[in-house]
Amino acid sequence: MSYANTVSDRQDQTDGAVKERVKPRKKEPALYKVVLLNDDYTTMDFVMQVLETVFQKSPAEAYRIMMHVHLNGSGIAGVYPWEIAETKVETVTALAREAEYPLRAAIEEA
Ligand code: TYC
Repeated sequence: MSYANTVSDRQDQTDGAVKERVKPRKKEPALYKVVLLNDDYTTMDFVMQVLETVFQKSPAEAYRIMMHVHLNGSGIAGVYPWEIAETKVETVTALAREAEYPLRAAIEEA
């Protein structure tokens, strides 16, 4: 086999060009829901403060989500890639511990 042939074999018969996808598309990262859990002790104001500061919700949206959690037991605070979701849960946990509230957040597959 000639040298030229060996090279073209390695390049997968594309005349030396690097193959590209016909439709270039970056794979989206998998998304995860950060869910807030209800409890009997955390104040409604504190939960709204967390939703506004950690999850960038407007006061109206924070109130809506907080009431949903209060009435239904849990509710989605936001949807994020894995590492960001993890950090949000850690931040909620740290703020709650500091304020001595039992508020908890969990991650669910979106
Ligand atoms: N149930 C709490 C109360 O009545 C309010 C609350 C809402 C707590 C949402 C946690 O994730 C929560 N004070």
